[in-house]
Amino acid sequence: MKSLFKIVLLVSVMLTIVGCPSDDSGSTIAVRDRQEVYGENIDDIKNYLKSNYIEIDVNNNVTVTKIPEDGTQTSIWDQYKTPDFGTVEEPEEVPYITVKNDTRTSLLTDGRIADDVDYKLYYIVLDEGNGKTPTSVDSTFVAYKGWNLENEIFDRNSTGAWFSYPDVNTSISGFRQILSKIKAPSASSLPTVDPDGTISYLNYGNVIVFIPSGLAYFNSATSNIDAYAPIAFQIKLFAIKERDHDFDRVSSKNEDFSYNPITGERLLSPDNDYFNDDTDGDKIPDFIDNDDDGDGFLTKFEVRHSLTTGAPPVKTYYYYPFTGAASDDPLTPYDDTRGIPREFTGPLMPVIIPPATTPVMLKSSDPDDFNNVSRLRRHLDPNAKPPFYDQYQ
Ligand SMILES: [Ca+2]
Ligand SMILES: [Ca+2]
Ligand SMILES: [Ca+2]
Ligand SMILES: [Ca+2]
Repeated sequence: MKSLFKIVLLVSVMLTIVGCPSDDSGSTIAVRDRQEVYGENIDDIKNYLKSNYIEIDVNNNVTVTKIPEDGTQTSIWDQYKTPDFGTVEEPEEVPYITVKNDTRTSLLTDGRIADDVDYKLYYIVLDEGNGKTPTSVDSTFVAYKGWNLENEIFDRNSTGAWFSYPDVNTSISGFRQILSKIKAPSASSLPTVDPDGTISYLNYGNVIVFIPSGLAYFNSATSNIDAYAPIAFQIKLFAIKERDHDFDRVSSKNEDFSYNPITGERLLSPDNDYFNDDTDGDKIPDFIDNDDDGDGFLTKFEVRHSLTTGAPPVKTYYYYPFTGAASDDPLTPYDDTRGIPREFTGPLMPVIIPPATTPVMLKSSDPDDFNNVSRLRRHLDPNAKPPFYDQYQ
């Protein structure tokens, strides 16, 4: 739904596929069939894993080297293969996840790149990390090293860099999606700073991933990456930051729902797909839509309440948390157990809304409106429009 109040955020931004600095100098060649390229790439990756070995230094940095002829080193495949990932044909495999390409040509709900391939991403978790696993839209602070299957390094950052999705500085699909297997340091695992200023991170997730070109640079070639060539990255996840992309005071993580595949009914659990949530059907996903229900009132004005205190009276606005706290904090002047309410269901009450001098009848609130777990929060309900009785007491 269109509305004068709606500011369309980030729409029709063509995402540059930026992996890391220095990747945008590549040339592009004719586009090949993605399934066919993947078939070649996954064979190359398996051969690579079976003919190279890994060394890990005291700083948890890996070096991969080709096993020389007559070499006795254990291949990556033999070192990390496990029956947990075996199949009938291959009883033991190096761990992997199977993912779709989540690269986008636009940020609209239908902007996913045309690519049906089920990609296998082989990975090795060196350290899991002890904090939170990032969602796909969290910003991540990572150190990394990228190399091709000739073991030539094409990019590295040892001190850490921020990546945000889905912004211009977005990492490649395979890089981003493997972060689901590791965790950032917990809040209590603070980094240490040496006298020379070197920062050391503790308890971070540390992973190696082997990426088919379809989830990397595909037909773009750069100095050390051939077109259609698979690559590898080691990634250390030092920190994550949750975001509110559309500044509507609802965290992006709370704008992700899943759906009943048969009825289409919205379910409360997230599915980590932020592009299938579009309450008003305008193709702008909720997490970058500042008027989710398209009712002409910005979400940020629908998820707040006010208190009027003092003489002369002063009105102060507060924002409801998405879900209320377990118990009320006596230091705040409002009830912290209240989350964003649904449309109020209590009895009609007369309310005078200045500058009018005659009352209008508005539904009053019922305690259940604020904490019923299955409630449709009012910023997602176009029938629940301001004014709300709770703002005018
Ligand atoms: Ca938001
Ligand atoms: Ca979703
Ligand atoms: Ca929308
Ligand atoms: Ca709205």
